[in-house]
Amino acid sequence: MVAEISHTIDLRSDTVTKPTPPMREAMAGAEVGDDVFGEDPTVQELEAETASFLGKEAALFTVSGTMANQLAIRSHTEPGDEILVEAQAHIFYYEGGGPAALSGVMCRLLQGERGLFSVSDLESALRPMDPHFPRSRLVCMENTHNRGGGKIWPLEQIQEVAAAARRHGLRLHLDGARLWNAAVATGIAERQWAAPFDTVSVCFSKGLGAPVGSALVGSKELLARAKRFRKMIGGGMRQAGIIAAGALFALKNHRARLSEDHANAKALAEGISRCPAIEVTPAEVETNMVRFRLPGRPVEEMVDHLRARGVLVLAADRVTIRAVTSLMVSAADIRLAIDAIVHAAER
Ligand code: TLP
Repeated sequence: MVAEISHTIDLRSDTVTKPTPPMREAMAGAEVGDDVFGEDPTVQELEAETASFLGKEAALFTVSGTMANQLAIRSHTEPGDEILVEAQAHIFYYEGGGPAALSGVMCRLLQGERGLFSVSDLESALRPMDPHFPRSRLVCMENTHNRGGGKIWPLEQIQEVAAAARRHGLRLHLDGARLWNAAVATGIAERQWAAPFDTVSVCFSKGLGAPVGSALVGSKELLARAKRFRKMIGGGMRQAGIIAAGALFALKNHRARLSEDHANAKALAEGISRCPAIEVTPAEVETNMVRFRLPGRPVEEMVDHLRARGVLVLAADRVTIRAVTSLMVSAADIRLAIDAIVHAAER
């Protein structure tokens, strides 16, 4: 017998987080102005805080992580350039073809291992300076790596790849949507992770729990360019202080608690690993994501079955299920989810 679940346990993503009552209060009380005129004090405060937290000159508040990444690409490149990106990266995999549509760039794909690649992977993909070839311009990395199961890059490996990129005259962008998770899990501060990069995107609306918003950080000069492109694609927001206040609250109050999400993800992986029908490697769980497989069972059937029992998960591909922990799920929820998943697997 498994316990009945009386509420929904949403493990589809950490994007599903809803603002807590004190966050809503901070949002309701936010001072606002027209941010397109540069007059929203709360957006300004958020941008200044984020830039200084990441050790960069400036920050630009954006609607989403996708927008922050795409503005970075557009700002670093010219049409016809090539960006070097790992084959499973969010920028390539999940951003609607943005690099081609918005920046007119080609993506040169590196085959990584759980999202990570090496200096030799990078160097073997570089183009000679010759008019036959697109101009290699920008290297993109992702930390933690979503499709790598929340994998954290070793800092040293980032530094080596970045040094090689610099030797070849390339610029560097980090998709740091979940950089907070990497920092909390390792104790290595965000600014240290950000140091090798020209630009970093960070997200307030995933594990940090704000309803909306990301930021792009980098030099003042590059961000001035990004701001122009943000306006061009309709990303100039007016009294955005209302949502910036949620992001500020999240940054100040929800960052340290990410360790709870990491412990919950680990507990989930360990709990379901006791079932022989489930393939999962708890040692691979470094942050707030768990990926597991049920050999021989259609993923969609499992997802639907769990949904009917009140546990929401996503199919990461045709054989893999992804479960993500966040402030929407407690340790008690995880125990219920373990029972539901094991029971479904043993059916
Ligand atoms: N990831 C979402 C989906 O788009 C897959 C999720 O549920 O994990 N970078 C990374 C590494 C991301 O995981 C995401 C969102 C983004 C960028 C984009 O952020 P948003 O959704 O704000 O555009």
